[in-house]
Amino acid sequence: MSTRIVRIEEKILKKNEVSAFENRELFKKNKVLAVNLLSSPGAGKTTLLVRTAELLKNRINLAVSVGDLQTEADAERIAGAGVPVVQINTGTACHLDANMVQKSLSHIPLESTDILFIENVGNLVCPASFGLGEHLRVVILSATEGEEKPLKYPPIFQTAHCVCINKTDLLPYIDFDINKCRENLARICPNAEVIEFSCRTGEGLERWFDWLIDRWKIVYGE
Ligand SMILES: Nc1nc2c(ncn2[C@@H]2O[C@H](COP(=O)(O)OP(=O)(O)O)[C@@H](O)[C@H]2O)c(=O)[nH]1
Ligand SMILES: [Mg+2]
Repeated sequence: MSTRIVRIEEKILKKNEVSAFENRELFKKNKVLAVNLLSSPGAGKTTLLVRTAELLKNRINLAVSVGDLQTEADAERIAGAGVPVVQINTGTACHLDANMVQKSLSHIPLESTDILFIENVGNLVCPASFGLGEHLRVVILSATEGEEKPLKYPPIFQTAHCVCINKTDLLPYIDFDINKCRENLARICPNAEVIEFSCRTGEGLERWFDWLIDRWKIVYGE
């Protein structure tokens, strides 16, 4: 019985890899840098995208595919910031897969997009196993979640190029030990960039913008 389960999982992941490869080719062709944005629910993915769209959209062309089980709520928030956005409703699925993303791409003006953000379904487990053809994985950890999360959910942090610690405005009011969190991240994902900010006050966001634009330049040049 257990052998069969493994085989089915392998098959699903193999199919995903094919779609992820096709997405990657499409991104390359259109010079799009694709960023898979991951976190638990409520860490601040949509808020970060709204902030990023408001502050960067005049410097670089952004677009967003956003995944949620139901509702268009996040897409509406992001559209309010004036960038192209498409909502993917996954129904009962706890993660986006490459095929769902591929279907959403026909609604995105890829030829005029520099950075495509893919807001994944809020979950620190399942999305880690499904590549979407992205160039970068960014994990947001909010201060209210606790500094031990990288130790409890290593796979998602181990595949991250960047870990953002959000909600730093709340640090004076909660027990979150940011130094311990930095130590835990250094143990679990020593090569990931760690950026701390508050989407509420905007403090620290400049480093995020600079890191993002530098990554685009590294992949596609000036
Ligand atoms: N205090 C504080 N709240 C934040 C910050 N960023 C996001 N939030 C709030 O956290 C909640 C969840 O944010 P949202 O962007 O919807 O998270 P998502 O589920 O990861 O997309 C909302 O009420 C936001 O206003 C922050 O930097 N500081
Ligand atoms: Mg959201």
